[in-house]
Amino acid sequence: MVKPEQPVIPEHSLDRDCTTLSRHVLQQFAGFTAEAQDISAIMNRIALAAKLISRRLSRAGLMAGTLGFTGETNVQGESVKKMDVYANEVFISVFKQSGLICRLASEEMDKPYYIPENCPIGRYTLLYDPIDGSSNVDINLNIGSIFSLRQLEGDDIDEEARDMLQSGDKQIAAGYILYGPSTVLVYSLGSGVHSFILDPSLGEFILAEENIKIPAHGPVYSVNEGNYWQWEESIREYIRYVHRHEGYTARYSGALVGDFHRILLQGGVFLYPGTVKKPEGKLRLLYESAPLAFLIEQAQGKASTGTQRILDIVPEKLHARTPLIIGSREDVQLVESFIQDWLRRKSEQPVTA
Ligand code: P6P
Repeated sequence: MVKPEQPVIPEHSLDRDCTTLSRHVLQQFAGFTAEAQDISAIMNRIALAAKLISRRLSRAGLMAGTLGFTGETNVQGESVKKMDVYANEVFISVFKQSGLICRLASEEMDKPYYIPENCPIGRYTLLYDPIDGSSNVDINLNIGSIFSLRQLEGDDIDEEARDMLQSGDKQIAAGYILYGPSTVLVYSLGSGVHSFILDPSLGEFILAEENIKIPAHGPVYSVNEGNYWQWEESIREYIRYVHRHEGYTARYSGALVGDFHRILLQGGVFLYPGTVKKPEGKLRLLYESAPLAFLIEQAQGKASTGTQRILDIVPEKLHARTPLIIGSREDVQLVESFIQDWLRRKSEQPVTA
């Protein structure tokens, strides 16, 4: 009897299992400079934060006091989830006594948070959304964390933190963690987009994919169509277009990181447009739109407000919001063409007395 071929399950090579996040970061620098060591150590601490949050999420339903709301409202005017508070504190804690990060700025904190012992040598600022999509926490759907690393310039304890109010092109690194069936960390230092998967048996993020490139076009459009009647007419025209044309499919999870990750891998476009009442949109520039725009451009995609490149925007305040159209180059350009066409037609209308 012929023995059926045994499926050969290739063991991960030892070298691959040793390609941890911190090693991958170092490989992107020309040498083992002080900066390389700093960035590698910072990424390693972010990975530790991700592991702590992932561990709590995996047992959240079994731990008293983990799910639900705190009863507080954050600077965004949003109800705060207990998981938001925990995750925010995790990012602070992993950088204490590290000599790495002088200042943190978060969606959950009105003002920047300083770690004085780090400031003399840790000339960096970490901006982050500790839990993005927290409405999904209590129903066990995917959520994420988003981070952006910038150089600290000027005085340390500058309440206004004016040096953070710079364009997204000034980011040193950006990335996100997706807490899904597996925990995935995606990041870029400006030399491509790379993904890592947490191997719980090792407690390490192991390299999964290097130099991810988004398809020039994809089938997915991701938007909350419940806001249809609040959008400008140009966006409604685009949505009617994808409704009428073959080859489009709607996917929207209510958590930006999960929707973004799908589009990064499969192609398409995510939209959170401004509305007539809130033309600036909902998503925050410095720790949501700008880090994702940094990634998408590294993956040869595009990110704009519909009329302006996200990475060109210089915010006037820490928690500034922007409309966001992000994803495959051709799909973002198609949305922009609807907006440009609508603006042209609007400008040609006779001004009514
Ligand atoms: P809406 C989550 O609160 C979030 O900031 C993003 O993660 C998500 O894409 C968006 O808001 C969802 O907002 O208005 O569609 O519920």
